[in-house]
Amino acid sequence: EKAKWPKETVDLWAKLSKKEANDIETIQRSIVHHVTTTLARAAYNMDNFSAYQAVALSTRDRLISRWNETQGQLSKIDPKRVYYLSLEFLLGRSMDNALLNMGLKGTYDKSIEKLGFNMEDIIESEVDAALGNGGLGRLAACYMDSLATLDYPAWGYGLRYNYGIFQQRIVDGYQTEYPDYWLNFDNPWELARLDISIQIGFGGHVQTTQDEYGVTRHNWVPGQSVQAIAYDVPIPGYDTENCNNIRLWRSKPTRVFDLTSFNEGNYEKSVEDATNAEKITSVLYPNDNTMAGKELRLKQQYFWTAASLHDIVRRFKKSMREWSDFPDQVAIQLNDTHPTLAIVELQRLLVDEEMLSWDDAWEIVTKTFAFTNHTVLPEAMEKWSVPMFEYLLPRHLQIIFDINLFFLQKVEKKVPNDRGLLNRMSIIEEAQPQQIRMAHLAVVGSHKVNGVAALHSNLIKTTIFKDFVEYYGEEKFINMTNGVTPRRWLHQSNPQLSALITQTLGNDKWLKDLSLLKGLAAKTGDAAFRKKWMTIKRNNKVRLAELIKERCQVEVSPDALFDVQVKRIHEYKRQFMNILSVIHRYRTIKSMTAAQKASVQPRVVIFGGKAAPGYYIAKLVIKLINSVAAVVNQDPAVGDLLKVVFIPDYNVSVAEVIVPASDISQHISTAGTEASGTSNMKFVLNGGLIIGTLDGANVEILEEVGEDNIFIFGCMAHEVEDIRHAQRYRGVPMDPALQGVISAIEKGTFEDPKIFQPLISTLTVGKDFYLISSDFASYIAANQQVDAAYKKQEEWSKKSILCTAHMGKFSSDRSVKEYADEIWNIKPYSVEDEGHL
Ligand code: 7GP
Repeated sequence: EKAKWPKETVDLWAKLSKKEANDIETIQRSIVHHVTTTLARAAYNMDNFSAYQAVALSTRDRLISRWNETQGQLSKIDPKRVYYLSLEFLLGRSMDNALLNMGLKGTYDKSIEKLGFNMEDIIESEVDAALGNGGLGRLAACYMDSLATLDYPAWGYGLRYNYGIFQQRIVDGYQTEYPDYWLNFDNPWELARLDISIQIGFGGHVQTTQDEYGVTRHNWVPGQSVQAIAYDVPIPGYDTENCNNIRLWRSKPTRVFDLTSFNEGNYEKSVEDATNAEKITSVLYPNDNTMAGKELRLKQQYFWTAASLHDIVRRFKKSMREWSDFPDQVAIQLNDTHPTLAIVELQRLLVDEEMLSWDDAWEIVTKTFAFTNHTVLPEAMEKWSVPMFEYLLPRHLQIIFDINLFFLQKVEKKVPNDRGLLNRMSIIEEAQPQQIRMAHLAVVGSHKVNGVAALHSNLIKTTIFKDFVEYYGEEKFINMTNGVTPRRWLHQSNPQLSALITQTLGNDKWLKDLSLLKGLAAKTGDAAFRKKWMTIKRNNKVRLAELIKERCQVEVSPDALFDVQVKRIHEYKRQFMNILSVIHRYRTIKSMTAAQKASVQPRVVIFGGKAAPGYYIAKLVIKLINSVAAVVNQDPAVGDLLKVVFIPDYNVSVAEVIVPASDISQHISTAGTEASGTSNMKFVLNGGLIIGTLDGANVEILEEVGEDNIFIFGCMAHEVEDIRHAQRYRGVPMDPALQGVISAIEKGTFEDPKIFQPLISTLTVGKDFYLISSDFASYIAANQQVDAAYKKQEEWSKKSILCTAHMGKFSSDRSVKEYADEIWNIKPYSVEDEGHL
């Protein structure tokens, strides 16, 4: 249509769509404009929250301009894109990040100040976008930041839950859950695309017909349908005009379907069906590293993958290419098994709707998909019962059975007469009822499978995917060590340290090339620099002490050693072992003379993290921590030598305060259980040392920082099975220090001991699955080494600097480049700043 416009119209559009200037006055105008029009407020009735809204809307205008420019240019270039399918994007707050990434923070600071507001207060008014549980969801968010920063053409696809991860409050020491209705006050960080609506079917039946060539055709006739509506979340890169997109789907009832019900005269049923449709994207499942197996969750997975694929295929079709070009235009990364149905859905579209042959379709599918595994825990492995699956997705079930049949035929051909092997590798588990093993389906339907740290990637090759490695060969199974974005996890969360680094290195290039941090290593001999470094750490500790005061009503000294364990509460992560060692420390201090106490290193032990609402043992750990804290914190015999706090409602924005303030953090999972960990990287990046086991990415952090700058203890992954066996069958006696701690709990030192009995039972000889007992002595010893090292403050400051200096490898920029080169085969496209839309 634009071609038909007269020249004046075209010129007028060009003139009026020039990008806004970014000077103080223009920004102030845009803020005031949003106050007086969008928000319909007056200057005299403004509070911090409405100031936040106005500033957010002004920021959003700039974000959307970039988004539009980027997407417009990319549509023309039409390069190969990567689509990152993740059920979780744990973004946290957006405003500070957007302003920093767009390079507008300084100007906005000044603009706001002159309008009578304070940037920090405004930032605090934003609620977190908490559409994730933990590591997997936050990793997706870090990767989106890196993809945008490195100018890769990439889209995220996820769900727009009405309720994010629950809010945690502590009542009488116990976790209680509250709904996180984060959309209460409108969300300025999304763009509703009400024009983009896709019909998604469920249930119904499959019609089988013969076509004119005698080929059997399958046609799925769904029994119900719902609408998927797109909401786009712009993701600005740092120091680039490029702005990528996360498309989140929201479920809505379909008009067509409503009408049928109405026509049948069944008003109530139609309203009920409409409500059921809305339910699909209502809530994020609050399980981390465990599978709940609920029907609604399976509906979420299909709804999301089908809508995303439809969108991807529609975009591909616009280019009028051959289907065989699809894998040259599209790479799809599966963030764990949650989106595995996308494999089946693409096969269905190609065979049933586009009429490709099975084999041609399957070749396209397997070249398109790649799969990331994030855990080896058996309770996290997704399985869906065949009867439930058949009821919801009858055609998809047929396709899965066919994929499995053809796959097993090939296995049989390669390794004849091995029923055991076929049973182990089958996508279908022969149980009552039969189960679909989503991890097997993901491996079979992908061209690459990766773990998330070197140790983990090797482990999956010898455990859960052993048979598949033998069948496909080694090349299909690769490692992609996780990373974190230095923009959010240093520049934004630790502005003083970021400024010092930039000043020391002479420029801020390190923010896009984290390996440049190694330049800091030369500064360890500079006493003045060390002093600045440690002063910043102390300032961050003061900031955290204020948060602790406010949230826990406990005063802690910023001069004590800050010891932090923040992550989801899980038995394998062993918060239980940590609090047991705290009890040991408490008992040791209590037994000391005044003279002995004088040489104790004061410590503040800080916990935070949510437990899945149905995870009874994890919730008891929270209760124990709070019971111990209540006794220790008011014991005058201990005073400031030991404080224990549990910070409620741990989330991304709380992490941004905690991470820069830690001296030591705990990454103490039983060896072989934590796939990678990513907070370990964030802490070390901020000059915090870690105490940890040889697990996940700790192993690679050790390689980078060297053994003098990390405290490693405990058994190794390859020893775990033997230790378990010995405990079970040879009755290894319990560690005496641990025995003392347990007796103290059982004597009622911390509330009624009956409460904690189920927890203590997990340590019974032969049942201690996570090896707390066998690692306890070395854990206590490692903690003593931490105390001794911390007392030598000058030496400690050198270690702290070296930690940051050696973290270059753990930038998510490095991870994303590896994915782009080794899996996706995509190239960056830098969007030119054309200055208009
Ligand atoms: C986590 C892993 O537990 C953690 O070690 C890793 O750093 C993170 O993924 C990112 O790779 N896994 C999950 O969050 C999870 O729920 C099961 O995995 C699907």
